[in-house]
Amino acid sequence: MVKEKTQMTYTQKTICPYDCPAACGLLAETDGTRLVTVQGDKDHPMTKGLICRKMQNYEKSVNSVNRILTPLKRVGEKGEGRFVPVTWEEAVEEIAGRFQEILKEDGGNAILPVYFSGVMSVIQRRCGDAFFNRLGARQLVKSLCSSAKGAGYKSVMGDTGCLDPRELKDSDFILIWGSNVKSTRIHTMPVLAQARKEGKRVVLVEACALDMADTCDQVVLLKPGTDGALALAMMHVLAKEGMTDEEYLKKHARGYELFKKTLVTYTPEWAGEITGVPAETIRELAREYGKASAPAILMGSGPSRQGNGGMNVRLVVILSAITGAWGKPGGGFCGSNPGAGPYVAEERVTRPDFRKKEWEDEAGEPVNINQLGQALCCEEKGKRIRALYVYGSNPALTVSDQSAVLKGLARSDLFTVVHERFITDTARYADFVLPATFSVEQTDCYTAYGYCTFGTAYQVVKPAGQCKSNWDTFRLLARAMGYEEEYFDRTEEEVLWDLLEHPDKGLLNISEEEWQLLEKGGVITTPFADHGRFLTEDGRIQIVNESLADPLPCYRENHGGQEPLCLVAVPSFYTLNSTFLDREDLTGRRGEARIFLHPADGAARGIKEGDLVEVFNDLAQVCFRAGISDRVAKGVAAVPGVFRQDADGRALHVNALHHERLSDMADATTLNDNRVEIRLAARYCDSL
Ligand SMILES: Nc1nc2c(c(=O)[nH]1)N[C@H]1C(S)=C(S)[C@@H](COP(=O)(O)OP(=O)(O)OC[C@H]3O[C@@H](n4cnc5c(=O)[nH]c(N)nc54)[C@H](O)[C@@H]3O)O[C@H]1N2
Ligand SMILES: Nc1nc2c(c(=O)[nH]1)N[C@H]1C(S)=C(S)[C@@H](COP(=O)(O)OP(=O)(O)OC[C@H]3O[C@@H](n4cnc5c(=O)[nH]c(N)nc54)[C@H](O)[C@@H]3O)O[C@H]1N2
Ligand code: SF4
Ligand SMILES: [Mo]
Repeated sequence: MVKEKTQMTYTQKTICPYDCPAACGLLAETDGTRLVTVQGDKDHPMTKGLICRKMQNYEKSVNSVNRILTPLKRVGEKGEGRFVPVTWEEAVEEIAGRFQEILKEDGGNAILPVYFSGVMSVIQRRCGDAFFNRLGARQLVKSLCSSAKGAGYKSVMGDTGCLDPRELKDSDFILIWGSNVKSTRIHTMPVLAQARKEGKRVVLVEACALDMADTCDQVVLLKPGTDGALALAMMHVLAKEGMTDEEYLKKHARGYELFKKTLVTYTPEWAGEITGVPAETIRELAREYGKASAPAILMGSGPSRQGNGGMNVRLVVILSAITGAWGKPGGGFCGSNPGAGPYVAEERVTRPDFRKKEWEDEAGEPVNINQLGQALCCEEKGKRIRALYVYGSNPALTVSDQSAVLKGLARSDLFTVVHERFITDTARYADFVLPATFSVEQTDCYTAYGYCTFGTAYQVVKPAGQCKSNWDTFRLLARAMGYEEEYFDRTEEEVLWDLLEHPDKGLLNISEEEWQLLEKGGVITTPFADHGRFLTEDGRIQIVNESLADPLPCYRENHGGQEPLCLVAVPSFYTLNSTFLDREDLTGRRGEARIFLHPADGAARGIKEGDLVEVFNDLAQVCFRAGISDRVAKGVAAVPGVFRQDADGRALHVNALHHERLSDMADATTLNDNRVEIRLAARYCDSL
């Protein structure tokens, strides 16, 4: 909590709360009341002062005139966005009253909490679990992001940590596989630049290389969802041409002999048909990869958001091991669990013990967040959701089948509470909107999910207006519900100190100095994982895994569809999912909602750069401005960013074209596995 004073202002260390692998260290400058500026913290062990464009003017969001500063109660129709201010007492009393009534009539199954990745910390992100466990609410499967990637990775490597991106400096060949590094992993950009300077090659496997093509020596564009076929064909070439490390595999991998026999059929010609990548390109890529001593594959989540997403990742992870790269510094796989932590005992925040055993028999099926629309529209007795409590998420814009989500939110008999910082498209449907704090107004701890770092951050400025953190809001609600557990008496600081008093394995070996740093607010780095010790059941890489539906890895198709073009989502450089939509300096630079097509696909439909187009499938029709680029694979329609509805809440966006189907592993999102057709728009679209 040490504060360095300058003349009128002082700075305090804090941490970026957003859904990004880095959890950057920040220096927040304040005059004691307001946040004045934010800069990267040069002393942060990983980010070393480098922060992204989005966070460089964090104060514009924190001090925005559009922030919600008091609780609000709906006076207009659902979705209209007309509210009047009320006091916290009124809001909390009515919310608790409604919850009690619903509990009495229909039980906890009828109350659904929804949160996802608005704030990625331990306390503020997870504390609602304790409240809703105590209440016995319906459970949510939170698989809107990278669950299939995690499951695919784990199915081969168990709990073995993959490369921390800082280890990539030792790689001699970097294969980026479906990641828009420029937008989503900026700290890896200098590593890529340095590698190329040293004459090492950087190759990209993508469906859409709009942002990344200039950063790479070669771009291999493929049809989305066919990554497994490409990986198999590369392994076919490696096995056939003697570039696999047989000795390494014999010692460290389970089922390789069996798998190797199947590789014979996966020829580059076979994969060429499926992926759209010429067979000769696949051969050359395999050879280049095979010749490298310590090649690294940096994988994003895009390829996992598919009906066959888990299998795609599984096959790419096996590829990362098949030449023995995991045995060399810098070689192997990057982009999944780096094996750090857990640092603190999170169940001290989430309190699974609050959920009573005797409720288990009556518990309804958990709701998968990707099927929220279906769940909210369900009228079946025993399944019907009567109350929805949303915090740290904006499902009206980020979840699949947007039409169904909006239809559910519009139900007049659904009691909806949204705890938010701005009137988002979800908040517009709320019966009560509660004003939420920003990270600098909260106390918390953060695990960077892509790196081996952990940090604590204390409140920098007092909450604006009547805003309250998630923690303080759930405490109030708990009291109003009559919950008497001591847990709900604690302050945020007390929760943080309790967590530090109950360290998990990530903090067991840290120094006294590092403890002091965490106690006063700061970030520590812990050792990289041992990539030679495989934390699986039998200590070996699981090429064959009997616990899966397909014990032997093989090619599986994605869900696909009737329409000709594969729709994929691309993260925008200027926004982060629907976060930062409050910032006109960022959304202005991002521009209109666009859909990018290959020139051949544009020409076939008479569509030119800048044309207004209608994109449609069996679910919806959505308008975009067309972009034409040969950096998009043929047969692909790529949409960067998440966009708001129009002022009247009518216009749909890209998620209206996404089905609620799930992936093969971890029941995850398949937002990159949808088909569409495109035509010139008949009239001007209101949504642009
Ligand atoms: N600026 C910015 N930063 C962000 C985000 C953001 O929206 N904006 N989002 C944050 C979040 S929530 C996350 S999860 C991470 C995501 O970061 P990463 O996990 O690195 O994934 P993305 O960069 O989203 O990569 C998705 C890429 O996959 C490609 N793709 C889609 N389908 C396929 C496919 O089937 N095969 C292949 N090979 N490629 C495919 C897309 O074209 C896209 O470029 O980034 C975080 N950081
Ligand atoms: N079309 C399309 N859809 C996507 C994606 C995509 O790239 N394209 N990406 C997908 C991915 S990877 C992800 S992770 C999801 C993310 O989906 P969401 O979880 O919905 O994340 P955001 O859109 O960032 O919305 C987070 C909201 O939380 C609020 N918030 C932030 N901090 C706090 C806090 O401390 N307390 C409370 N109460 N609220 C807070 C913010 O104001 C914001 O409105 O979206 C998915 N959907
Ligand atoms: S959004 Fe990501 S890159 Fe930007 S400051 Fe936050 S953690 Fe760092
Ligand atoms: Mo995500």
